[in-house]
Amino acid sequence: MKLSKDTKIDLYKRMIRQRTFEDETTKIFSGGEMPGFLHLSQGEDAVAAGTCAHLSNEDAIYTTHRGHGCIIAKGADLKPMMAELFGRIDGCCKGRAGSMHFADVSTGCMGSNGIVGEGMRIALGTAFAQKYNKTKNVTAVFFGEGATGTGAFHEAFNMAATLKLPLIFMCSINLYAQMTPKEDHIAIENVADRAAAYGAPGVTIDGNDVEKVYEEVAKAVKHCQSGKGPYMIECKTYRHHGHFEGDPCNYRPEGELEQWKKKDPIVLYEKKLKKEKIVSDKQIQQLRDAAQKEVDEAVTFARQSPQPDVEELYKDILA
Ligand SMILES: Cc1ncc(C[n+]2csc(CCOP(=O)(O)OP(=O)(O)O)c2C)c(N)n1
Ligand SMILES: [Mg+2]
Repeated sequence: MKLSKDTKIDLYKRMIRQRTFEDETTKIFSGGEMPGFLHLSQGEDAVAAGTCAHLSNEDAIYTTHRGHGCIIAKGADLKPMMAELFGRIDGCCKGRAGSMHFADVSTGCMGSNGIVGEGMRIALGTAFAQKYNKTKNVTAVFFGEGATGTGAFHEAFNMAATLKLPLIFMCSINLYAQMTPKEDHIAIENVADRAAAYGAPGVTIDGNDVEKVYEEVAKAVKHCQSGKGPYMIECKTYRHHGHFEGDPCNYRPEGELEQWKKKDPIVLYEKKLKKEKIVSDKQIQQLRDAAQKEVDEAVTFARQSPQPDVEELYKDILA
């Protein structure tokens, strides 16, 4: 697949926007200004970028407790996202959701979910509606390898395959489920092999290669749009931070992080784009600066937003 210069720059921007947002979030959180619990996805940036670059606001995504990157790559406004992390009234969920339950329906970000695997069952409903309403839209659901051991994964996959729903299963293999290494809870090398049990395609790719992700998701979207049912993509990648912010990470073998940092998807892509003369060092710096400016403005917005009133607790309750 030959990608245009615009597509390549778009992929880079989607990654750098995620990374800058999360790097800033790390600093603010460690300074004690941000409440709650944070799971960050630095290192896994290419998975979200390569997927969301194919999706419009009418296509849906569902993500996990580690979902900031997906939502940013999908195009959500950073100001209400940052305000949400601060627990403020101008947050995308009025400060009620926090990091693990972000949603931004206007851009098709239907929800993050702190319950491992559950996004898949809800995504199934959206994919059903897309098919029932005869749209050409698709749903992508992001999850980690830990979630492939849940009943939700198998139930959602079986139903999506049986009803031929336009559901893309995007699995980020970051080598751990909390602190448990993959080989201690998964008996096979490639979890995408499980898709065969449901008669669906399942492919394993380098999740740090954003163009590879983009190319594979193009096939998945086409497959879904032609009514053939779900498609699973397993992306081998790594999280640079701990399971949560503050995790001492003493379960990681020595040198593992350093090895993976050499394969940082952003660093690799900067090198590639420069080699192909798509961008210069100066342009890279400009793109990084633009992302930083957007994030800084989001932080200012969040800090200025008021705390929600207590009465807010009783609004938007449907049952
Ligand atoms: C149903 C359920 N069981 C257990 C947990 C506790 N828990 C939170 S994250 C996590 C591991 C998830 O691993 P993975 O799916 O690989 O995602 P990652 O954190 O690596 O992105 C677990 C077990 C939970 N949140 N929900
Ligand atoms: Mg994992």
